[in-house]
Amino acid sequence: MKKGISIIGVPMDLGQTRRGVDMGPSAIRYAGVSERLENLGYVVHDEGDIRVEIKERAQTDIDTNLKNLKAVAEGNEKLSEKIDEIIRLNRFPLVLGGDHSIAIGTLAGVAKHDGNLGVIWYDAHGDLNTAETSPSGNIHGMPLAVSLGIGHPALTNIGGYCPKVKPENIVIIGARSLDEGERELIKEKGIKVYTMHEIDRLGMTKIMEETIAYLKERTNSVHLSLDLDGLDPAEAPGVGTPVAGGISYRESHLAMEMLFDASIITSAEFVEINPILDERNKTAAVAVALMSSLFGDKLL
Ligand code: HAR
Ligand code: MN
Ligand code: MN
Ligand code: MN
Repeated sequence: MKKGISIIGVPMDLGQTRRGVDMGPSAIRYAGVSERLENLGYVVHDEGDIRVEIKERAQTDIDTNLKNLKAVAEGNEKLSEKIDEIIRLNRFPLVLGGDHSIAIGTLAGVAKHDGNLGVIWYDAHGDLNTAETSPSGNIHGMPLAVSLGIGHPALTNIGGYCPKVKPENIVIIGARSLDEGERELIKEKGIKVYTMHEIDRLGMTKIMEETIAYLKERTNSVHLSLDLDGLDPAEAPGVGTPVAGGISYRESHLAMEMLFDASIITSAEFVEINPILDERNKTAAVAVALMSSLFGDKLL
């Protein structure tokens, strides 16, 4: 892992309709992310937050059924430029969300440096919707499709190129809420998915062994996009769209430790923490504990 880590907060809540997830970056900082990583021997640069528009009410684009399209696109354009700059400085970009629509900007910045980037999508959802298949019009349900080049051009062309990732370089882990159009896209594109069923049957050790082998064979760098709603809401309650029956805290730690040991992760984001819905900042603390494991914290 690179010695220098740049932390970028993205107080974005326009990819969905509940306020509060914009406070995610503050909650994660309050939970002590910089200190934890510094204690592991890293040099941590907190780059502050990307400026994102604030709106109390969503604006639906009448032509497209996409909520807050312009503001989401603008925030992501800025984020992609910042990520690009950080990678040029040879630092590890660690992005704090914000709702999951920010993965559009993160991936636009990261994939500019690797046209064959691998992606681990740790999430209860597939985030593979388009304006046509989305039940909500919320862009946080679309970033993985957008990164494949499927979606509104104002989103798919962020960073000035398209697409960002290849379907065969993606592994989704923790899925348990997929819309019909997402299922079809998964089959059509042959995206590798480990649902909760496979995690229950095979166990997290096997899932991660397979994931690591699969990505190592195909890619040289891998982005981890971790949506806290991938975890069970009992252990990570501060999320806007909780889905019962998720990945446990211990399984998640194991996954992060195995990723550290495999040394394949070159950028990461932790998203969807909503402090208003949380219990005493528990979910932000979980996120920081997982980051710590991802960066090599060991019990002994
Ligand atoms: N699939 C639903 C939609 O597209 C719900 C998406 C929910 N949200 C997330 N993304 N947190 O992972 O509207
Ligand atoms: Mn909002
Ligand atoms: Mn998500
Ligand atoms: Mn999700």
